[in-house]
Amino acid sequence: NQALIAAMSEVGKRYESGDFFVPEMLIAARAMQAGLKHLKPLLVKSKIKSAGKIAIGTVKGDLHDIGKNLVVMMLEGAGFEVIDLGIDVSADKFINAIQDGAQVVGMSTLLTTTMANMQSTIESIKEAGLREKVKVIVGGAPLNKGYAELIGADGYAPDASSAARLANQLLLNH
Ligand code: B1M
Repeated sequence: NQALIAAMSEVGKRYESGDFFVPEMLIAARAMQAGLKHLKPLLVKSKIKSAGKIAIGTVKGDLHDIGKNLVVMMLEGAGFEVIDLGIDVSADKFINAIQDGAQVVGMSTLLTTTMANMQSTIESIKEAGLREKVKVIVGGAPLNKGYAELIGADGYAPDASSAARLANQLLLNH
């Protein structure tokens, strides 16, 4: 939080002010991914007792995956079986994962332009008759609790460790 994520915030600020461009953001992303490789075994080791299957992805139109990958690590650390659907994930892929037994769906987005794709994915899950079978959690920098409620998600988590706690809570109350 204090080193890698703080550095990423700085990269974002510099991009906004026009001092950095997409190549610099990409370099920063590669450095962050390299750092996360070292952290993964430590995060996964902090395993707490839990069970459940969760499918997670970055929504359609969005290619950012660093935050989503951190959430995956924390979920694995919490003992979840995680189906990582990757980036630019269509509603159909989320639906297939629910049909394959995912009890929780996690959606991530970093772009304000793709936030609405979370709502349309939830609508598609409803149309497929699967909404009652699954808990939906959402997260990502432009989101908040109010937006999660507005689009009909079951919960919002501001960071990776609270995402794992939230998934646990939702399954316990299921
Ligand atoms: Co882009 N980008 N980017 N980018 N990028 C942002 C998001 C932006 C805020 C930069 C800026 O303008 N300041 C801006 C979005 C503005 C907006 O939407 N209003 C932006 C833009 C504009 C773009 C492009 C459109 C740029 C362009 O091409 N002109 C383009 C979009 C491409 C696309 O997706 N279609 C683009 C591309 C890229 C790169 C490919 C270069 C690269 C991504 C590489 C990658 O992910 N593999 C990149 C990066 C690195 C960033 C910034 C600098 C950093 C993002 C990041 O990784 N943060 C970002 C600026 C910023 O955030 N300061 C920016 C660290 C990460 C750990 O945090 O993802 O928030 P975060 O995840 C957190 C929480 O949000 C939460 O937990 C995580 C850990 O605590 N969380 C969840 C996340 N998902 C969750 C899910 C949950 C629960 C919690 O439950 C399921």
